[in-house]
Amino acid sequence: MHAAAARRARVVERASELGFDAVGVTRADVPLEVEHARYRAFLEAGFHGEMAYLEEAAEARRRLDTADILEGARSVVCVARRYDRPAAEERDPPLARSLARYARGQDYHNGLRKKLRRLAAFCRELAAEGEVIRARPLLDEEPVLERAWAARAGLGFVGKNGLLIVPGRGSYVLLGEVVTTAEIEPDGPIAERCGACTRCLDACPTGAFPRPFVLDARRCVAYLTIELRGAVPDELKAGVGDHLFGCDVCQEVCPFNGGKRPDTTARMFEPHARWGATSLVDVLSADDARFAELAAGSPIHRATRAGFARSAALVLGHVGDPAAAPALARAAAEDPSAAVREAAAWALSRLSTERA
Ligand code: B12
Ligand code: SF4
Ligand code: SF4
Repeated sequence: MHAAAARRARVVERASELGFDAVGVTRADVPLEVEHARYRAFLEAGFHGEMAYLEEAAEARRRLDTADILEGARSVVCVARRYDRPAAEERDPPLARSLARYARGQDYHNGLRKKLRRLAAFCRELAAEGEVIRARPLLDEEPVLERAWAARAGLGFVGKNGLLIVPGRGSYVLLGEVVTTAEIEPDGPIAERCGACTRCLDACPTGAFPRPFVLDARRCVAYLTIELRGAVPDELKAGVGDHLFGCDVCQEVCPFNGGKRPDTTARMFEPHARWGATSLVDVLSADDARFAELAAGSPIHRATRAGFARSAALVLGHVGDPAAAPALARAAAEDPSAAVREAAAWALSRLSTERA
């Protein structure tokens, strides 16, 4: 077997030993021209909203072999880790079910980073005598077009909802990469398989897809509940629905996430016990110290105290429980964040409209 092919076989074996559900390899030194042009169009349209870090990283996102990432990089090993728990999700406490599936348990960055480091170490060990291989693990904080690299590595295809779909596994996967100077035999991309289906585009509660494959992130509930720091625009408030943090609607309706699939074995995706003992009113009323407890070891810290409380107010307005009125009135009058006060006032007005 050719050395590069032998390396590929060993890397694939090691990645599956480490618990990754899919692995593919592509070349790092061939830039993603088409995808970068799409990325630029996304920025030019302003679809990134307040996510300034996407703008800052625009140039670096073009390539993986820049000095910023890893000089002399030849290969990218792309991996995916499933996080859905099809048989168990129904039993999650109600508050956990208002969090996106990836965010109910521990912060995935910690667990995946460890595994990616071990995969990078393994790549370095592939060096022949006298050869030095460098390898760097990457997770989504890095300025890399992860879905595009994964698609080129044949890990799956990008669906009309913009997500990478791994045939036989679905789209509830998190992506990571190891970029390395090692020459590893690349895989090829696979064809897109959405066909005539438009379920994700039709089901999106805020109409966030201007066209298939393209997301106006400013309208996406994940953006509104995780990234946006100010007030949620009035025309999108109702669309937040019962989503406290993130949204899975465009994945829930996707046929590639249907069928019988085993639960993931990773404990890190099981909901924190705290969600069984927390109500929406608790979230709305949490001060900084209480929020720090709720967010410890969870991806929800990214929303910030004010963002999480703002979403709780919108969800309470959607649910329409009159018992929440006193807490909403307090938040509307006293919360230090203008975005929370505004969302609480909106929720109160919804409650009174419903009562009328
Ligand atoms: C910023 C960001 C967001 C933003 C913007 C999302 C977006 N669609 O751009 C917000 C906050 C809204 C978000 C939401 C979510 N995110 Co996010 N996010 C990112 C991040 C950090 C950067 C993405 C980015 O650069 N976007 C800009 C766009 C232009 O780039 P792109 O998505 O790669 O663009 C592709 C499409 O536009 C597509 N495209 C455009 N036109 C066309 C035309 C055709 C014909 C085709 C085929 C493709 C195509 O091609 C581009 C390249 O592949 C990545 C991690 C990373 N470093 O890549 C995670 C990442 C994309 N997110 C992820 C997840 C899990 C989510 C959520 C599911 C979380 C949740 N449950 O709430 C939602 C899903 C929303 C959705 N439908 O996309 C995962 C996706 C895993 C997967 N299976 O694909 C990633 C990869 C993180 C990770 N490491 O696993 N996210
Ligand atoms: S995550 Fe929700 S809001 Fe965002 S595009 Fe998908 S369905 Fe729409
Ligand atoms: S719901 Fe349909 S159109 Fe959307 S990603 Fe899944 S298969 Fe593709």
